Amino acid sequence: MKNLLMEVENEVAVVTINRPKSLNALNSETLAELNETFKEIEKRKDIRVVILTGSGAKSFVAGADISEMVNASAAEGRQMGMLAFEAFKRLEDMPQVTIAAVNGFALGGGCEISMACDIRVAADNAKFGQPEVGLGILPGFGGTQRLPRLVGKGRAKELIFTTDMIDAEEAYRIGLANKVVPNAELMDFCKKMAAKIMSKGSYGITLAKQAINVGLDTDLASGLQLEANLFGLSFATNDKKEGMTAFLEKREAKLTDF
Ligand code: DAK
Repeated sequence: MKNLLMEVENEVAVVTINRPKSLNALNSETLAELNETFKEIEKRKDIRVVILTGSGAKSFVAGADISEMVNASAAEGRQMGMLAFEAFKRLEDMPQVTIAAVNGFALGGGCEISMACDIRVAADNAKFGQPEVGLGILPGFGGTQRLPRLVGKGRAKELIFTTDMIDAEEAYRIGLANKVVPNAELMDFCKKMAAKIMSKGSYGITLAKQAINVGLDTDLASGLQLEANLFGLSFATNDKKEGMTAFLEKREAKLTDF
């Protein structure tokens, strides 16, 4: 891959968007590479958590690549949008847990790709924002949909209409960032969080992720029905037998399903 790096260690994949000269801006080639990488990861049983980050100390992702978009036709713009839609949806729905390690600017498409992850950990130098309307467009990689679901309609509208950049503490305060940590400790913190998540089993987490993602896009009764069905499915797993038996035997459970 030309614009991405991937390292897998202890069942954790660290995917790094690697275009530091343009602050890791997303061009079509990078979007296609992300899509291919997520397609591979979703099939791999040896990866249980994905950490997505940007190369360098200054930026996570500074948005879609403006130099590529400036002369793009409507048809090319749509093609780019569809590519991002596919890649981000795949990221959002993959069976693995996904953590965005936000190491600096997360603007436009950068904020949007972080929101397609399950959890956002912000370095203390992180800055979030949706500057698109200032460029004569609107957030098009999911910002108008995922941001209000995370922070509420009023705050999402304020961020999108004013294009204000907010720091990590403010992102934490409004629920956009799950945690804020010193920049130097960001990756270590994310890996520890990954290890903690993995120690709690995988299949139950994958089912819970599905119940949350699908449930939030439907009405409450359908979401509760889905939850009941997935709950029933969890009873068919070895992890359920082992988890409950271990509790009764007062020992640590060894959960292995994925
Ligand atoms: N695209 C291309 N290059 C970028 C870039 C970007 N988004 N952001 C930064 N760069 C480049 C700069 O041009 C500069 O390149 P050189 O001049 O060195 O060649 C280099 O990265 C370093 O940037 P700066 O010199 O500007 O660094 P500063 O520290 O002064 O400022 C900054 C950092 C992040 C505040 C600033 O670079 C900035 O404002 N960048 C643009 C941020 C932005 O507006 N991002 C949103 C992009 S719009 C679509 C759906 C969605 C989208 C697109 C299409 N469809 C459905 C089709 C999404 C759109 C967006 O994300």
